[in-house]
Amino acid sequence: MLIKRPSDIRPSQITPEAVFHNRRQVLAAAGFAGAGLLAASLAQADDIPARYRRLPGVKRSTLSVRDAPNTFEDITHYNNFYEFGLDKGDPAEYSDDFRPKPWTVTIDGEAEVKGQFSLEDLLKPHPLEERVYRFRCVEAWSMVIPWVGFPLADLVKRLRPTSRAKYVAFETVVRPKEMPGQRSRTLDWPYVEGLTIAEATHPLALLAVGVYGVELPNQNGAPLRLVTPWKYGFKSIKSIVRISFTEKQPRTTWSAAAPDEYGFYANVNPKVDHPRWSQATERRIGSAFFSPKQPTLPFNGYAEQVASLYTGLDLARNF
Ligand SMILES: Nc1nc2c(c(=O)[nH]1)N[C@H]1C(S)=C(S)[C@@H](COP(=O)(O)O)O[C@H]1N2
Ligand SMILES: [Mo]
Repeated sequence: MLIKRPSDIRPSQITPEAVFHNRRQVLAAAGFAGAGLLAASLAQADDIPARYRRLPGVKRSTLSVRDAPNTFEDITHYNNFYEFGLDKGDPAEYSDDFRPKPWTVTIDGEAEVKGQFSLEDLLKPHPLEERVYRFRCVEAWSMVIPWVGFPLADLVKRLRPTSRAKYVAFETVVRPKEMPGQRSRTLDWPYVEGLTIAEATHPLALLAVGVYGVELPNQNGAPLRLVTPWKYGFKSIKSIVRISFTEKQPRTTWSAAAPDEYGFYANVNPKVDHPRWSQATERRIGSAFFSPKQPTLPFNGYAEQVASLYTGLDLARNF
């Protein structure tokens, strides 16, 4: 499937602070159609602690946006990961005891390839690429994050779902000893999420193992998390231990916890407000506190790539 690279980059989105902190390389790959890899330099940050292992052989994807990435500090200290607490700083503060190695992922349900796989075996065939994606939380803040990962579609293909498989379900690890937030029933653990097969095999759907060229910090969902940049952030489930192929639409944590507020699709949509706040604008984390909020774009700016997944679906009802 061919996919156009994002074409919506406005220089005004580059915040002076981000420019100063990131010294990033901006690639003007204009006119490039189709997903591909570039032998160009990756996003650079000068604030990455030395303890994070650098991932080898990462190539930059043409599906990256040209917005300036947030700093490593922002990306790793302004988090939602309720397994470690409810405040934005909790995941960074309380995830030191979490052990993402060794890691096993169970594959089950409607697929020909099933069983338990070590993370290494699961990752082995997949070249890693950097995808700089916009990230929009349902709470009306946003960031730009240089993820490292590989297309979920490539894994789905390897696992050979049966003709009955209509959805892919994901489950986060349950380890209350290492995840202090799981000692309270703030959510119904494990955190679960899901996609349609069409969404899961869309070229933009990414399984991430790193950020800024290094392994994922615990607070960002080590060692394996989903990233679906056209959907609200809560779809991007962290620390995945199970991937299941299902015939029926799987339960998802937030739509089960508050069905009036969150749906299964959760596509970014400035026209459908959250019952308690507007989704028309967003605050870019890291921008100066006096900068105006920026407009939220349909499908978070990825409409050209993903809108066709939803033809015929009423997006106001199927939110
Ligand atoms: N298991 C799990 N995954 C999760 C969450 C969570 O609480 N638990 N929070 C979600 C929400 S609401 C957001 S916005 C993103 C935040 O990802 P980040 O902290 O890496 O930016 O993770 C998502 N994935
Ligand atoms: Mo979120």
